[in-house]
Amino acid sequence: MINKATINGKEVPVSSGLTILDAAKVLQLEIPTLCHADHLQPEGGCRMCLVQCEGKDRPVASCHTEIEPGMVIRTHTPEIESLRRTILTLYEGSGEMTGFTEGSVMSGRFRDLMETYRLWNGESEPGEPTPTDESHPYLRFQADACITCRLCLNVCEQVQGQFVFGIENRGPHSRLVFGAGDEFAESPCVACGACIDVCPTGALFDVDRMTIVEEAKHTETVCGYCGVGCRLDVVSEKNRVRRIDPVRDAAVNRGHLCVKGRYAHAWHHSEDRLTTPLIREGGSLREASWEEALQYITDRLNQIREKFGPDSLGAFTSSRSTNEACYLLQKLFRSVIQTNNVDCCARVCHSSTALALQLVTGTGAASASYTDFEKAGCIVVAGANPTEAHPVAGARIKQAALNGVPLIVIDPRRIELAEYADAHLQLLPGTNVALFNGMAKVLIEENLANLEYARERTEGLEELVEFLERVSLTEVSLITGVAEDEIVFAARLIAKHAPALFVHGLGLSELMQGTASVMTLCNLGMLTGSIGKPGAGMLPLRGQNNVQGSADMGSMPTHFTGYQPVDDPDVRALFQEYWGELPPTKPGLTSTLMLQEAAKGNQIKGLWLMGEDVVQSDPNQTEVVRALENLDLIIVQDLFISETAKYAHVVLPACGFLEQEGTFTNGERRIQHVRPAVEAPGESRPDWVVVCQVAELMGRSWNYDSPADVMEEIAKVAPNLFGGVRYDRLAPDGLQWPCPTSSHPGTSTVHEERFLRGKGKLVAVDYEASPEHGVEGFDYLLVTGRLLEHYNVGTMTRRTPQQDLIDRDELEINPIDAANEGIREGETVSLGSRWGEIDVPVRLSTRIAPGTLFLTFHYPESNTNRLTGPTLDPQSKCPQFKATAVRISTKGSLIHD
Ligand SMILES: Nc1nc2c(c(=O)[nH]1)N[C@H]1C(S)=C(S)[C@@H](COP(=O)(O)OP(=O)(O)OC[C@H]3O[C@@H](n4cnc5c(=O)[nH]c(N)nc54)[C@H](O)[C@@H]3O)O[C@H]1N2
Ligand SMILES: Nc1nc2c(c(=O)[nH]1)N[C@H]1C(S)=C(S)[C@@H](COP(=O)(O)OP(=O)(O)OC[C@H]3O[C@@H](n4cnc5c(=O)[nH]c(N)nc54)[C@H](O)[C@@H]3O)O[C@H]1N2
Ligand SMILES: [Mo]
Repeated sequence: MINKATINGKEVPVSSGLTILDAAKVLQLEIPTLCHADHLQPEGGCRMCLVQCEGKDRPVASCHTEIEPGMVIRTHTPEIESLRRTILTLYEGSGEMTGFTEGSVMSGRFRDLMETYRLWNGESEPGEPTPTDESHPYLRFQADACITCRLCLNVCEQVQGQFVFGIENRGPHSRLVFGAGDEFAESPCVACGACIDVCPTGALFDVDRMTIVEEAKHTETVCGYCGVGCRLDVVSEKNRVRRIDPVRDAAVNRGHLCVKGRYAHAWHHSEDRLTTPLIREGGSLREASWEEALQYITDRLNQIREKFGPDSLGAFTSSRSTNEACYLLQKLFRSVIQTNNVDCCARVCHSSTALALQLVTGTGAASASYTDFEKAGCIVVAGANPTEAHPVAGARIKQAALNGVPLIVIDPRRIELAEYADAHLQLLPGTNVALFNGMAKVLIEENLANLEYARERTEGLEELVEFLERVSLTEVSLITGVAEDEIVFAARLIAKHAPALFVHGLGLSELMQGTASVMTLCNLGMLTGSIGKPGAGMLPLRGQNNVQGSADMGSMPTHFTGYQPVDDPDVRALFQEYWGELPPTKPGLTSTLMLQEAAKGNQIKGLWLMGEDVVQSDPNQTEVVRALENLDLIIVQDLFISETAKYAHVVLPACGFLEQEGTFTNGERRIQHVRPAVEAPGESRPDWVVVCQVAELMGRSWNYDSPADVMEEIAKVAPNLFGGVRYDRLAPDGLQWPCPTSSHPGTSTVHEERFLRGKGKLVAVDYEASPEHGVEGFDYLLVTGRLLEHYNVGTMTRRTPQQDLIDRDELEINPIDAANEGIREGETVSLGSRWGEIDVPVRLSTRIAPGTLFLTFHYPESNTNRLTGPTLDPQSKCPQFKATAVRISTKGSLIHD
């Protein structure tokens, strides 16, 4: 009896921290609640969950009373039930609530309880409901259904960390308000939709919940936007997505979503979706049958191969598409066409990150997982803007900071997380290496480094220490623009709270010193003994839904599937067994070099571009266009006529993530099952199927029946990473590689005992200014990147109501610079680099320091990448998107002045 209590006469085991409400759930007893949600801290305000506890004078709130051994509890006594009825009646008459009037949206738990307690007969009464707030593209609020239970407030604070809501007045006059304003649209709301999920009365709802779905089909799948990989429950009807809910117990998103994952789905039925293959004829694209298009592709590939050799062809696999599609396209090019010219958008994204991690740890992927956000003793966010680019992860980092975990932000912009940080090192773009070396120097000089770890688990310590002796903090401060004492403060803070979690992004990767940036950040990781420990390590926030996967699959000119070098004899023997035919040992060209070659009219004559819009997304657009114009064959697989498709010889209608089966691998190496919720329009075909059909026409019988079949082969050719990965093992939350055997549970922390390469590698690399630094006549450094509402080239998000939230790219400029240049908010200016020129509207913002500018690349009209230049990281060949020398002209076109 000692460790047990009884509820309604039934025994229940008692454990510490368990509330009476939790214990009742164990017994499958339902205690009514209004202000409670399992994933939030108990509010204890609604009093509906009161229960009687023997020996206590008054009823207790079950949601926050811990159950104790020996307690005798009753949940539905007549007194309690009568109390509940009174409470419900009071709510119905409180605040702005007008009860069940005609037009009231009252729904959900409150309405059910009113019915259960016979307080409502199901008929509405005459009366005028208050007008609904329709200011926001997605969210709605009807005040007369609100009982001010505070659930929206709590979820907004405790999950999203956004603090949108407030409650004005007390008692019966209380009402919900939206931050400073009275409307959703004026509030700081980021439309994550979490409040909609918890509202017990339907006072808060969204446009996707306004139509009743009669024949709801539920499909569990994975979001196809960013690399967080949130699990979705897609509700569809008549081949239309009606609503997307988060999967409540998903390991990755734990019931949360962001605005794009939840609401940006209308692209799938956009009127301008591609529906048939198109072939270029006489300067324009005409409709064609699949048969004709596939034959055309096969013939042209064969002809070019014969005339110019296999290395005149190349393929970019799509990091938006599935692992299976990526695997098959690189296999087609390697084994059938016989070239290693295969790459993916990881090249223009996290290629530096992957290479650096490969070099210093032995694998080009995160060492940590998202669960480490909650375990971390200290978080460093360097060159990443997670609350916009990885919002579900960003919200978790924000929660950690709100809960007191030390946070350091290293970014030229004052990103949202900087507001919550203990230190914001606002460095000049492109100067990470200097800063990280400076911080490493402080760790060594002040004896703050974990030398035991460094000596035991890493190599290169002596050389690094020697090199750091020559680094001068004064010089570092001059180069980076960060004050010496801030550098010292940050290094001490990390050391004090180590091991630390290093979250990093494109602000490290997309630079001439991209690989060096990540390697020198890893120095900090190793000097503080952080890599290979729970709650710590390296956690690059990978970009696209499947950019991790497309690289894993071998979309790299140097490596086969599973990061196995193309020239390793053992690796080749293994692939020979499964493929039968192998490419030469010579590595291929990266995507950036393939385009540069094509622009020069050299080597490359034909490209297969699976879902990558190089015209809008690759650097130095003028050169990219020249490259495409030089090519004899461009095959584009896409959902829309992208900017690149406009130059294609053949365009194939593809299926998007809501429409095809396969797997995506998220940024924590988690391989998850993607399932079609709706059918793609017209004759669109899944990417993997098309590749197989071309292979067939080229005389190979691949005979895969399904993506699961393809995964079986992937497991065999890369056994160390994927040997144990099979579709029937992927439910519910996938598997994190390495997963070498069929009984292996997957790996959440890598390098725990030892680094995959044996010892971790400390590197001594000096800072080097890029060709974009200190260019005469170009006084500003332009940073390019993204914002919450749109996704990369915007083909999808621009075709959704996201467009009502943001409808153009704007140049962020500091008000001091704007005043000096005589620029007003909203004005259009001419922005010129040495590579090109664009016109762009201006937004004044103190988020960016004087001397730096920020611009997104989500709209084709802006042509942002006309400005970015040819500078690549010499090791990874990643472009320098993050620092371009520019000048501003308010007097019209720069090119003509
Ligand atoms: N909403 C939205 N989400 C996305 C995407 C999107 O387009 N929209 N795209 C997805 C993709 S493909 C990717 S790769 C990820 C990218 O995700 P992030 O890496 O977070 O994205 P960015 O905004 O490009 O760059 C991050 C930060 O780097 C900073 N930065 C620039 N230069 C430097 C520097 O020299 N040093 C340091 N330390 N920081 C610097 C920028 O100011 C910026 O705040 O997001 C993914 N998620
Ligand atoms: N200036 C500047 N430029 C940048 C960056 C930057 O920070 N600054 N960031 C770079 C980065 S990190 C990246 S990742 C790239 C992204 O650049 P892209 O890869 O070109 O952009 P996305 O919008 O992700 O999608 C590419 C295309 O895939 C299509 N698509 C979507 N789903 C599917 C599918 O399932 N199958 C097929 N076949 N097609 C599909 C879309 O319609 C779109 O046309 O941009 C890079 N460009
Ligand atoms: Mo990316």
